[in-house]
Amino acid sequence: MKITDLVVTPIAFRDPPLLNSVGAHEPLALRIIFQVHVEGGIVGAGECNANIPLEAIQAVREGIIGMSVTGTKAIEQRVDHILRQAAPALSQSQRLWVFSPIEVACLDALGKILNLPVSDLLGGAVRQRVEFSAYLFYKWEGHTGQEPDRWGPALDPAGIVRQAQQFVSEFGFKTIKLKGGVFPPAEESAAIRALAAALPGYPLRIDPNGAWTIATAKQVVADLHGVIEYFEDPVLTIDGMSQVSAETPIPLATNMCVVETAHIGEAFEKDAVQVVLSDHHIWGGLRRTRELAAICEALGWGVSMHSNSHLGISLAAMIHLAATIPNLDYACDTHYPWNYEDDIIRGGPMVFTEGTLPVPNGPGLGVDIDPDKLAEAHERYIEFGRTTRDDSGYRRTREPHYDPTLPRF
Ligand code: GKR
Ligand code: MG
Repeated sequence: MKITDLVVTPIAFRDPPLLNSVGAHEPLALRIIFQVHVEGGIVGAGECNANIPLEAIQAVREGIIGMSVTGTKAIEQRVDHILRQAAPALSQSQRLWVFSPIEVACLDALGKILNLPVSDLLGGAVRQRVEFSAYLFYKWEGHTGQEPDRWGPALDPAGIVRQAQQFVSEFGFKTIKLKGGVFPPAEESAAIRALAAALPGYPLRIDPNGAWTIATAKQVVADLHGVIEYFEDPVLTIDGMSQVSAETPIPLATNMCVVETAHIGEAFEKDAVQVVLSDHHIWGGLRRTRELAAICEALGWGVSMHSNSHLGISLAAMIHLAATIPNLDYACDTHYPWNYEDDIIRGGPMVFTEGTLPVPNGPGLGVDIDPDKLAEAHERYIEFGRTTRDDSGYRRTREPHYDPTLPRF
């Protein structure tokens, strides 16, 4: 079960002009696909964002060749050791970002060898379907110079309600999250109220990604009391979250101020958050994220799941992980509805039913890379000529004085 090679392929796929607290999504989103080759011709896959320089990732290749896919802890230590030398600017967390897709690819390969799904390698699924939320965004009607996309514009409460209705009717979602931090909070609160009126009974969340001051956040949480399931990162720091949290019984959730184990103690002591959005890409792989869920259970924190623009390899890993976390109390986030058309998995994109996806039941992740689609997505990346995401720069192409400094409101 020895690793014989690691092949890393950066890719690009279409992404609508979604607005957030630091800008707008560009026409193409970037990801990196990892393929771990194992003796006997087995190949496992992993996926991560493109925030880490490719050279740093390439540096680990030789060091993990010859290691066993069963020893993911030893691989984690080796990756950490290599990156400390080869990419000293990377933080410990960033070194875990590199390890995560390698771990997923190793577990995919191991599952294929043992003919077991990845969820079995994580302790076994406690649910056969995983629930996701509708991830709404304010958005332009289309990218500059392109036709309007099929979602149309969403720049006011009516546009957000229209988008929610599209998501509910196409994918069956039962929980709704609005990415905020784009417009003044009164306008975003109006959008939340419009959603509550149009889709009564649907749990609603808002995530301004730290765009609000502490004073503003206190006002908004008071204003939306009884309407919101949880507020996600209303403000930026653990201290700020703690001050807001003290004023409301509604849970505060985060994928911004508790993003590594070192943050947990302080956040708990200060009662800054009540829900953590887990993310195996950030927390160092599937097994470490299960450990996070166990810590959350011990602390009395809820567990949800964070997402970024992604494709099906990441989604399959998210589903396997989510299926094995008994205390996953909330519907998971996913950007997949915005991006699935360019997915690189064989047999077409995954299809939601009633807002849920089944745990893939094939061996490993249960999804395979389509080599032609991978090549096409890589070609797109090369043509794009960019290696990192620049939401603020893209927003400035329409609003030249746009300033991404937070908090904004
Ligand atoms: O895709 O614009 C976006 C999101 O804002 C993403 O970058 C965040 O990481 O979805 C994420 C979140 O929940 O904060
Ligand atoms: Mg968030």
